[in-house]
Amino acid sequence: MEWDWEGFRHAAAAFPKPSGIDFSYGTAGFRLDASLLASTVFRAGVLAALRSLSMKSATGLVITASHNPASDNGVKLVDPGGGMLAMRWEPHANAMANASDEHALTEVVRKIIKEESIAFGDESCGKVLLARDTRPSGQILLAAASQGVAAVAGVAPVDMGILTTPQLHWMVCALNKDQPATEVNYYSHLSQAFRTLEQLRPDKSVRRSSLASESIIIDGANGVGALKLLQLQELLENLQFEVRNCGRAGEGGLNDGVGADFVQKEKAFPRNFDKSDALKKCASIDGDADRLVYFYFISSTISSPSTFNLLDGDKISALFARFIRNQLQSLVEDVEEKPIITTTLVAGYGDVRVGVVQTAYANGASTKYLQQELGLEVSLTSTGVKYLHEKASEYDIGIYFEANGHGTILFREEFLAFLRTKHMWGKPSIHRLLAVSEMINQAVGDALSGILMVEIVLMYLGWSIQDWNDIYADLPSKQLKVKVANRAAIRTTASETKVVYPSELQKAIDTEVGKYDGGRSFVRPSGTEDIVRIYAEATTQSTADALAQAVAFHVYRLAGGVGPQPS
Ligand code: G16
Repeated sequence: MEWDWEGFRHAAAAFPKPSGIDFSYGTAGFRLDASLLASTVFRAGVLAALRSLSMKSATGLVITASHNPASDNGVKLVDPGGGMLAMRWEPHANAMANASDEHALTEVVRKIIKEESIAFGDESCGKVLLARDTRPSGQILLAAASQGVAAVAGVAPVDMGILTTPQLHWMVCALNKDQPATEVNYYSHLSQAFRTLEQLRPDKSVRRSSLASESIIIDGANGVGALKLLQLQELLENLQFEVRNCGRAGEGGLNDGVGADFVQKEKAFPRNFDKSDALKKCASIDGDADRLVYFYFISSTISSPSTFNLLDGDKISALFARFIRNQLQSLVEDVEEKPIITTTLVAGYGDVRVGVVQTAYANGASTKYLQQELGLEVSLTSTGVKYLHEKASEYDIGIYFEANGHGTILFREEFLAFLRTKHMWGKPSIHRLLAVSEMINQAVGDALSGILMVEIVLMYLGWSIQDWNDIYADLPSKQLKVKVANRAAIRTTASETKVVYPSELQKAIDTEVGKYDGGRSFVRPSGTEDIVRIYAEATTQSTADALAQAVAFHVYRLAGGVGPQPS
């Protein structure tokens, strides 16, 4: 098949790059004000098509800006395995996005084709699945991405419509395994595995905590996930969702005082929740449904003040890790009577390595719980699912979560193959682990499958949300953000726990941390917003707040802060 370079240049010329903008592939793709993105998504479409040809498999592209305001948009690219675009290709994405015009773009594309040894021929046929969230700018941007895909010889764009980001990841993975890449198949997969796990519950008469309940109120962030939760609900008999903030008239805007990012950062009710929801089990997902947090409220009494209780990604991870550990423990007890600490010797397989992956945002109490209570190995990576996912895939069972609620459980294919061959053992824990691997999205963090997993584990344990919250007490922490002129001016090292540039900033942080008992703080430039994020932890809430404020002041002073100065 001949590449029609003239046609390519013509297609690219319809999407001129805005001048004066340096596009940068961030934590999860490109993200910016939607009005500036047409050239970038066209080019991302070209890149997804090249990646498809290079891997001889389908790839994916989602138009979304996730937790950002509705006026922003962005593009996330999906690799054939269902994970995020291989990091090795990110420089290609930057070079394409920043090519000055269609001629420069053509040269960049020719270079990528050569470097990646991409062959074109009659037999070459790539495929890119495209989807978008509910943002108003989504339709036009998806059309631009689709034209980018079609501009590459031998590659077909397939518009999958409005989906959550994890659904599209799941579908790319399914398609490349010759399974139906449809929404119907996604729901039936998740709900069937949930039913299997319900049936495999060890003791259906397990004493339930008086406050344990199968009903749950979910804040849908006024985004795509809310619509999809309602579809999933139809297939679940024993789990009731009440979904609020579905984007209906009068419910407010996307991510506007709602959604997992808001709830986690503010530790406050999203819109349309209030004190009348005291003691109810509540959850919040983000704008493209790849993050999940839980929360509940306790009203004040004569002897105690009211509390807003957040169960973030760390607590979800701890709950999942406990469940996985228990299943392995029973497998070992059944088979060999060996204890589990980091690795578990299972007859016929050898050491099963279980690990939990976190980032520097993980609350210190969660790390302690995982290591000391559960005896599990914990690894630290930089922020970004792409890093956590890669690390987690080194384990036989890798559990990864960011504190912001983005995460999943990965099962190594060889370990699953081993479990499948042991079906005849008749051990329920084998069937449970297999069902979990079907239910929890293996491609990326997925709020919908995360909810099912949380609910099934609570059901097994007979726990209320309070019982779950009590597994450990979070150390008081505070997150702030500071707007800076150029976020690239801050550089970090050691999984983002130390600033290397400007060096005076790290010295100032160290000095502030030294003033507070149990203090810990770090700063890092966001890869999704034009800000620097500040995290602080200390033994009391007031000292954590004070430490965060002090560090924010130094960021503003030493890293080019703009706008109002932190006090
Ligand atoms: C994306 C990434 C997450 C990351 C988050 C915030 O999430 O997938 O891994 O934690 O951005 O990144 P940053 O702190 O660099 O702004 P989402 O849900 O916004 O796509």
